[in-house]
Amino acid sequence: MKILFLNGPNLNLLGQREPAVYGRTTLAEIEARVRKRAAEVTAAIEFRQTNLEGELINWIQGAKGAFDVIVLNAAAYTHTSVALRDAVAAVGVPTIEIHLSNTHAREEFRHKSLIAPVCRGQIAGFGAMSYVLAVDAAINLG
Ligand code: CA2
Repeated sequence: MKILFLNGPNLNLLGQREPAVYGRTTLAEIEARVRKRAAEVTAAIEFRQTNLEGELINWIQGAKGAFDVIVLNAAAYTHTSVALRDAVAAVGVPTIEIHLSNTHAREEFRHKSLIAPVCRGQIAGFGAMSYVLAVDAAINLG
């Protein structure tokens, strides 16, 4: 089982800014927790972050044949990007949408995900644990 974790814009700032919303855990620390859980369940992990929408799309397209599952925190692009939604729909690799925060408990513009309808499911609101839970969700996808 090979799982591709993709992280969108500004998630590289985790742990450095807005700790009240996103906590003090850095993306590198989250990656370490994901790798620990993946080792326990013998899954292989690739973990990437970019601030560029087109790079996310290229990575999604490149996942075909290379990864079994995509775990996607598209960050703000979740709420805006038809291009990202089209890429997820087109690639045909099962995709799990994740968020650190409970987007439904925040501003109204975060309530709508353009990506959710083309994903297998969504995990949101558990902080770094959203990522760890996604490993278990991925290995149990049929
Ligand atoms: O809760 C999540 O995981 C989000 O995807 C995070 C995005 C936000 O736009 C989504 O609505 C929900 C924001 C990521 C930016 O992260 C920052 C971290 C530290 C400082 C500033 C931004």
